[in-house]
This record gives sequence, C-alpha cells and structure tokens, in this order.
Amino acid sequence: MEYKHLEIEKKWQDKWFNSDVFKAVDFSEKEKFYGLVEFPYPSGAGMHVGHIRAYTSLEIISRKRRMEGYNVLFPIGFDAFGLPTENYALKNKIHPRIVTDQNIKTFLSQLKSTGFSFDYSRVIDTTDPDYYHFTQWIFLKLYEKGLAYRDRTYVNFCPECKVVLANEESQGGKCDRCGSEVIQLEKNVWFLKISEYAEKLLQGLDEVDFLPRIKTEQENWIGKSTGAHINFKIKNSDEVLKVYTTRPDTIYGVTFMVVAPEHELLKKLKDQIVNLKQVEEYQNKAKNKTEFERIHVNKDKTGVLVEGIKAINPITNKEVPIFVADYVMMGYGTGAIMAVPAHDTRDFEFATKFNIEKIAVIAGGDIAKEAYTDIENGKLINSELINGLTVKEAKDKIIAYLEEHHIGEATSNYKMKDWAFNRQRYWGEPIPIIHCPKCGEVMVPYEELPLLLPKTDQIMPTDTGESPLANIEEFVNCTCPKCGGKAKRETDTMPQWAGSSWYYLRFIDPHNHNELASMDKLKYWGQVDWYNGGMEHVTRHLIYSRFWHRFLYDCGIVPYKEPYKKRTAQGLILGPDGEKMSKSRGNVVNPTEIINLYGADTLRLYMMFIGDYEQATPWSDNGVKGCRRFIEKVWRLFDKVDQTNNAYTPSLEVLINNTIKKVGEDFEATKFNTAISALMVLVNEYTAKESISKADFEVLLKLLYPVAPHISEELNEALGNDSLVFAPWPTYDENKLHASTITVVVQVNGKLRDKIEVDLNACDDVVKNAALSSEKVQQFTNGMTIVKVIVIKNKLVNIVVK
Ligand code: ANZ
Ligand code: ZN
Repeated sequence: MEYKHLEIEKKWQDKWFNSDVFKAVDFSEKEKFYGLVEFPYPSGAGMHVGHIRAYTSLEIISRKRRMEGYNVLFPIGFDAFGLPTENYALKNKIHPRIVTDQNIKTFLSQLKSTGFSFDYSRVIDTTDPDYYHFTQWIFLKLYEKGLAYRDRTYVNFCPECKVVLANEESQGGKCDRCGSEVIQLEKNVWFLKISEYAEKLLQGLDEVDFLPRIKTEQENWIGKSTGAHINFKIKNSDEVLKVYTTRPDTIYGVTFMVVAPEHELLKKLKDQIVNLKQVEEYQNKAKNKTEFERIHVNKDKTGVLVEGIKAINPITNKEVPIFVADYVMMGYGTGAIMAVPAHDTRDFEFATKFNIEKIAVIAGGDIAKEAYTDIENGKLINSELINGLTVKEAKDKIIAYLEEHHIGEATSNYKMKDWAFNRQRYWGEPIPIIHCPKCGEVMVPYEELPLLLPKTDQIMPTDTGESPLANIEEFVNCTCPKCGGKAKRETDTMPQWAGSSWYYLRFIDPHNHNELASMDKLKYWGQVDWYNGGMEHVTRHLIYSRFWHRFLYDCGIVPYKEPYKKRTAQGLILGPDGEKMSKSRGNVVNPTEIINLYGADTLRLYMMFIGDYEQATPWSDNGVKGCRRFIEKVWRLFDKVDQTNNAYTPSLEVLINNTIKKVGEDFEATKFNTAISALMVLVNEYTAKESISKADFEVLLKLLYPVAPHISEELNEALGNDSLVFAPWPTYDENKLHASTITVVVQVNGKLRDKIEVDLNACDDVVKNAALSSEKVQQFTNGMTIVKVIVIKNKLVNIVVK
C-alpha cells in the first residue's frame, strides 16, 4: 500500500462530515463534555498555523472523550465584526458583508481540511442578525439594570483622516493610516459598569480551575487594593478633601496633598484660589494627554501649587499645601491623595522637584536618596500614636482611630475601570437606544430586536467623529417608542468584544429564535468544561465574558455562576527565524500548503510535537518532515501485522501498557509533545520486530487517532474494524506496568539443583540458556551429554542428562 495522504484525508473527511458523528446530542443520556476553543476572527489571510496549534489541543481531548463514552460538544464559529474587515472593505470598495461571507467560507473549508471534529451544524457568526439579536438583547438588559450608561470621555481622533481611531490604530499617538498626530476628542459614549462586578469577578476565581498565570492576570486586571479613606478639612472652608490611601500608617509623613486636574475641589474653591489662571492653564494641558502619557510617558512630574487653600491633617492638625498634578488620576480612588514623599516613589520625585519637605515615618531607609517603601521590616517613627509598631499594626491602629473619630474608614479599591463600550464605525452591532427630545434615552423595545445594521454602501467614517450610521437618514430618524414623537437613533456601534462575550452560550442552542439559549439546554450542557485560547485574551475577553455571564446569572438567565470551569493557553508559533509571524516579515507559514504537501495528520502531529504546549516555539520545516517520516513509519507497520493474533505480543506488553497510561495522562495535562514521544518509542519497538499482532497495532492506532485521525482510521479500517470515532479508548493494566521477574525451579534429571530469576513470560530459549549457565546446575551437567531440556513457562526447567 502506498501512503497517499490527500486521498485518504479527503475520504475520511467526507465520511465524517457527511454523517452526524460529531454532532452534539442535546439531552443525551451520556455524560456531557463541553470543549471550547476561541472562535476565530475570519480575516482575509485565512487560517494561521497558530490556529491549528490552538485548536488541536481540545480537538485531541474531544476525540478522546467521544472514545471514552462522552456526549461531546465541540463547536466553532466566527467573531466577525471588526476593523480589519471594515478597512479592507473600504479600501477595496466591497461591502463588509460580502468580505465576511467569503472569509468564513475559506475558514470553514480550511478547518475541515485539517480534519477538526467540530459540530459544524452549530456554526455561528456574530454578524448574523439572528446572533446579534441577542447581543443587543443583553445590552438592553444591562441598560435596564443601570449597568450601561453614557458619559463624556476622550476618543483618539485623527484630524487629518477625520476619523475616530481604536487604540490599536493609534499606537504611539500617531494615526495608523496617515501618520499624523492623534488628538483627544471629547465625546459622549457608552460604558458598561463592570466595576460594579469587580468583587464578584474576583471571588469567582476561587471556583475555577484556570492556569495559575491566567488567574494572576485576572486578579491584576481587577486590581484590588485595600486601605482607607481619610478626610482632610480645608482651612477656612466647609469643604473636605477625601483621599484614598493604602498606607494610612504614614499619615504623620504627609507633607503635601495632590488633586487630579479634573478634581471638583478646584471648581468649588475657585474664588479662594489666588493663582486660578495658572491652575486652569495646567488643567487644559492635562486634558490633551492620554492616560497612558500621564502615567508612563511623562516620567518627569509636573504640577502647580494651588495658592490660597490649605488642607489640615486630621491627626496632627498641621496645615498641608495642595498641588494639582496629573500623576494623580481622577478615575481612581477619590482623585486626590495625601502625599508621603519619604515612602512613596512618585511623591518622592515630585517633592524633590518642587522642594517639598520629606518626613521619614518608617525607620530603615535613607530618604536623602530615595523613598523607603519596604513594608515588612521597618518600624514607625515620628508618629505619636503609633511609634514602634510595624506597618501592619500601625495600619490597623490608625484605621480604628480614624473610624472612632469619624475622620475616615477602611475601604478597598479596584483598578478595573468601566468598559468603554462604543465604536464610531459601521461594522458592529447597532446599540439599541433611541434619543428622544422629550423622553431622553429610550430602549428599543425587545420585540423590535434585532435592530438591523442598515444595508448601505456609505460606510466611510464621518468627519465629525460620528459613526457612518449618522449619515443614514432612514436609520437615524425614527419615532420614539414611548411618546410617538420624532426621535433619533443612537449611531455608535458596539466594540469588537461584545459578540465574543457570550458566544459559548449560543453554541448550546444556536438556532433558537426566541431566547439566547433555552434554560433546559443550558442546564443539560452546563459550564464549558475546558476552554483553551491565547494568553492575549486572558485579560479583557476573559473578564468581559465572565462579567456578562455573571450578570446573566444574577438575572436568572443562566443557571451557573462561572462560564468556564477550566482555562488553558497555548504558546505562540513563531516564524522559522524565531520572530513573531507577520506578513511584513515574510515569515508566515500557510497551513494549507503544509496540508497539501505533507497532509493534515502530519501538520497536526507537528503542531503538537513542536514543543511545550504553553511555550512560544519557532516553526521548523525539518520538524515537519520528521513528523511526516513518523507517519510513514506507522503506515509501513501494517505489512508486519499478524491479523490472526488478537493478543498483545508478550514482550511488548509492558511497553504497551505504559504507553497507554502515559499518552492518556499527558493529553489531559496538555503535554502533547511528550505523549507523542511515547508513541514514537512504541513505533520504534514495533518496527524492530519481525511481526506484531493485530492487537499491538490496534492499540497504537487508537492512541494516535486523536492527533492523526485520518491515517489511523484508514489503517484501522484495513484491519477490518469499524471507525475509531466511538471505539473505546484503550485502558491499561496496573499490574503490567513493570517488567516483573519470576523464580523458576531448575532440575537435573528430576532433582532440584537451583532456583533462578527470569523475566515474567520470558520465552523458552531465554529461560533454557539461563538454566544451563547456572554454576550450581553445571556441577551436575559438566562432562555429561544433554539429552533434552524441558521448559514449563514461568515454573520449571528440567534438564535430562546422560
Ligand atoms: C499615601 C501613601 C504613602 C501611599 C505611601 C502610598 C505609599 P494602589 O491602590 O495600590 O494602586 N493613589 C491613590 N489614589 C490615586 C490616584 N487617583 N492617582 C494616583 N495615585 C493614587 O495604591 C494606592 C496608593 O496610590 C495610595 O496610597 C495613594 O498613595 C496613591 F508610602 O497614599 B498612597
Ligand atoms: Zn419620546
């Protein structure tokens, strides 16, 4: 037989995909398994080898689960709204709908030609009105509960192209298209109040099995810190300045206060501020900086002393000067801080520049050089109430004091900000809100969903920074659902992240027109058992979808709190040069070419063998060729199979049992490379044999099948067997994992002369030689003629001499 990969792979793909074998069965009696991979963005470039690596892991697990008797849901779909398609459509004057449909078609054929066992009857597309119907529905629910609101913010705007740019289109403050300086345009846009869910999202992490580094990313994104609010009175005024601090223990070291440029105190006390003009100039300058610039770029601290007002330290009663400076953010804590230059690095830099006093209140550092920030070792000094205490003790004592005297209280803060939920572009879900001059914001009635994205060719961004929808009169003008008067529709669309925030729920019930998914099906399928994806999505996508899910749970729409039970991540595939694969570098590997040349089985095998699954690994053509040679080796083994022998070859039994154990365990631990190494060892042992049994070969095919299903099915069929899709996953025998030995009695002419140790099941010749070479035995055989040697397996050797 010749190994013709193209024919074989086509044959099996037709068989699988034209039957229902990969269809997930709702309400099946079998135990369920829901495996999820991140659905792709259908870009014009088609699939990337990175997709193959990302998907093959759970593809292996899903195929294994079917063999283990599970009812498997392993779905795929397309996250198809977004910028690249829209930009491509604009450039080539093709409607994004057409571009998207073409790209999806290409992706589907690539996925199938890789042999992925997805349930293709459940394919979803986030740009399909049947799908975004429920994306809009969830938005309305959020709005109803006060979790969607409009607020003024700044967006990146290119004054040359006159378009609002996403962050990724304006990196380094320059427009991606024309290179001009991007400015910040103030706009009224939508936000989702994810901050209200911060604590729930943090607590929820206790319930899930995510890789530790993924959990850490989530925790950091939420960014909980604990400390206190402290109220500082303003001298000669009724106003108080409330600050958030994580270090209330340092209150004796406060030498100045800082308020953010946007802080309301500056407005309220306008009349008392002596240098108001200077303060206002500073405020205006800060406005034009992005937050990124304020925190990172602007290392050199700037600020202005606010003359005419002073704060009073509530513990020491000392007067404290107030500065306005942009290193304090309005969006965090209270937008105001008590500055302790001796123990905070940012405050230290500021105080050094503005010549402000530094008072050490923790012993141990050298504050002439730098801020002393150690919180483990130092003891409090210069701090009447808390001298001699550790930082931790001092914190507790000061907080108790503040609370007792009503000048502050313990509190915590989260770094996570509300989710800016808007885009001023065409290719997104329209936000289902109507602006009525009489009634204000009005929800589009649920029964009018989906609010269709109008079919139009006018998708150019407007020069006012509004979405192209603003130019479409038939869309914008409408009647108010409340009062029936003339009204206008919201023209912002939803961000790229919207559709992917709930797609795993839709896979459970993809064709439901009445609700996002039926409760019965949600209950049957339950949580995603295992979710695999990229590390680049373990912050935003993961937190956003957990937020939507938790919200839906609170509304009684889904029956469990956390969407994903387990989350793993694959490493990147780098170009052969070790750099990130990119078109401009010219180091991109096209999976379709590899499939045509070597076969999908080889590509899949290589992607799993290439290295530690979690690590970034460079592509190597030689590596692919090596995998192809392995596949061919397996193919050639067929000629050695003794089809009449249905038992493991005894001398292979221990290795086979060990291989079954190792491959199964390694797959579950995403150690695919070492599982494949074990298969390679087995194949080498088989190759070294004169012949192997049918059972030997079958077990190899079953273990290899999840990784290289086409060749495994083909050879298994040649053995006269049924398809492997639901064949039972091999089990191993605990007792046969170790090569064990046994004691055999040696007789000479029927008299016991020695006992020897031999391998269990060792073949007769081996045992015979061992017996004859025993010294004790030789005392009775030397000089005699050996007539006959009788071997009784695992028991006895009788040597007949004359
Ligand atoms: C006094 C102090 C003394 C502070 C000290 C730190 C060290 P987390 O929550 O861990 O990031 N801060 C508070 N609000 C701020 C804002 N809106 N913009 C910039 N900085 C702000 O850190 C909270 C600490 O960051 C707070 O504790 C405050 O400075 C500062 F030795 O107060 B600290
Ligand atoms: Zn109205």
